[in-house]
Amino acid sequence: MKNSEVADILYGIADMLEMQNIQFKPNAYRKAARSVEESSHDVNEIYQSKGKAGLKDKFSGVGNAISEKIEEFLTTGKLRYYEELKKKFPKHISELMEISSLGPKRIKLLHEKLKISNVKQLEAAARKHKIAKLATLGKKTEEEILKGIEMFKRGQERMFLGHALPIALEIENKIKKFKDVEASSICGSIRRRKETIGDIDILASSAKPDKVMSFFTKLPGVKRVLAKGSTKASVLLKNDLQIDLRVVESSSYGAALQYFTGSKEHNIAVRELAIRKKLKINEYGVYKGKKKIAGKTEKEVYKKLGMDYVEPELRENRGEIEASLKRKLPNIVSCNNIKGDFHAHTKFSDGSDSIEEMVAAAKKLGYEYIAITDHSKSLRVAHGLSEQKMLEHIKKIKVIDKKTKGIKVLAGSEIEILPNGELDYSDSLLKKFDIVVGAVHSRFKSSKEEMTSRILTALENPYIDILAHPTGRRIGKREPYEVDLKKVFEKAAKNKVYLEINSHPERTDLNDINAFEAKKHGCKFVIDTDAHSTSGLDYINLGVAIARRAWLTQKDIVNTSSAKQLSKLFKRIK
Ligand code: DGT
Ligand code: CA
Ligand code: CA
Repeated sequence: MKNSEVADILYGIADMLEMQNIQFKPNAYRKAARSVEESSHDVNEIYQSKGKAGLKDKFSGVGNAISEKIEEFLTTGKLRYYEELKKKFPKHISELMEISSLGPKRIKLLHEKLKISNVKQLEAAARKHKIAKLATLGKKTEEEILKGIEMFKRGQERMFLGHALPIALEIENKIKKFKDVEASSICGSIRRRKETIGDIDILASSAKPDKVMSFFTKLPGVKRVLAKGSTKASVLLKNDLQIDLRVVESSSYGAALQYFTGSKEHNIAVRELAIRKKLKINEYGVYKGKKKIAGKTEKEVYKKLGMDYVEPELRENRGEIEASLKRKLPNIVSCNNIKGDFHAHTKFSDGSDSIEEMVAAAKKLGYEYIAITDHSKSLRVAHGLSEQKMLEHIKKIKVIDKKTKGIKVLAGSEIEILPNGELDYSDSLLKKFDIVVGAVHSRFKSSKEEMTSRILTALENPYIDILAHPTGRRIGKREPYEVDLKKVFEKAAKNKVYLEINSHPERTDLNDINAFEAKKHGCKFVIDTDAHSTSGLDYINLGVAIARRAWLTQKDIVNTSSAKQLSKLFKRIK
């Protein structure tokens, strides 16, 4: 049993309780769900070694009642309480929770008034304008619901990179270790680290492709074999993710890797270049007349076309071919350039681990510094800290910083940018932080003018250092808010406020296109994880992937600097 399975059940209970108009309990279940979901402690291991007491100790929000339920679920694989609740609702009603702008209360209303119990019925009712006619919902809500359905459908077709990447790596690793495989690699959109992916593409080279085919189609986790030929096969995994495998001879491995990495647009432009040079390129090699002049490695494929090697993240036909021909490709940032993280939460607000645990995890990653940035007072859903509590929290962080060798612990906060653009704490408190991260978490539906002026006001605040997740989107759940990004970029560059590339798999915000634009305006960036647990710090690779796709170099990213350099980069760090 995984943490995510336990969390899903607790979230499910919360939703169903809320649909019954039960107060307080839903939030208690959600808090527990979140701490189990985001904790780096394995819920099973904790229970095996320390029982219910261990669960209560390690997962904030888990008390007597919930620890008993987790115990029952872990030991029997079932939870009677959950099963009983489920009987009260139609089978597919929980998928409605995935639609943005719908919560348990609205779902209950739609079910009672219009007998809606799944997304299909919801869409039909919205298209017939039945929802607009409900007094408490209206036309605007109906439009939002239709938008939410579109996003939901898109989300079903494509998966977050953050969720697909570990699965792809695990499978590719198994293929690589198979005795008849000489070399293998992930290709397609995952190798290019696109933010969402359609399927997993894997390439292998082998002299015995048939052996590789049977090994692949029989891998554990395969639900169905969609196609199986002598050198290519497609399978569906239990989670409905598709994997395509191609097997080639080693003399063509580089050319095939280049071809199957894409993007299609990049490949088309490369092929046109080849034609201009009187060459031919396909997945087997580069040819001059009948003679094959390259194919074994990607590097030689590009070289024969007169190009420098192009990193996969740049292969989107956004100018990389011209830059490569002119020897002007950027030296893009990489994970081992990152020396710290400026955005992390602890259990003092809505995280699940202690300051000490977060610091130890950052140290293990080889970091020179980490900022602890719990939420500010107005964000009550995330247990934002009052001024008094925050003052004590800062003291605690400073004590830990003094005690801990080998890593600098910075006292910060992720502070609400209020609707009027002010920050959520008084100046006398703001000046005590090493780092102030400003963030918008409310009134997402403001007009473009309102949101722009709100953020620009915040960027004028002398205490703000970093603008967190600048567009506010959650992939598949919430569109970015309306804001004039050009004005935000100009102001951020002028006032030296760093823009965050938030690495959380559902956020990845700024995205690659926006970060690329922002650099043109002279902005500098930080790549943060927004970790809510020690394991959340590992998502840094997703933020680095965005930066790479945005052509950013080490110089553009503030947290590639050493701890010693920070005093030059931040106003209040000594
Ligand atoms: P996805 O799966 O939608 O996230 O995107 P990709 O880029 O992984 O696309 P996919 O899986 O359809 O194909 C994998 C790669 O194979 C693609 O990136 C480039 C190459 N490829 C596929 N179809 C074509 C094509 O019609 N022309 C060219 N030049 N390349 C193609
Ligand atoms: Ca693909
Ligand atoms: Ca594919």
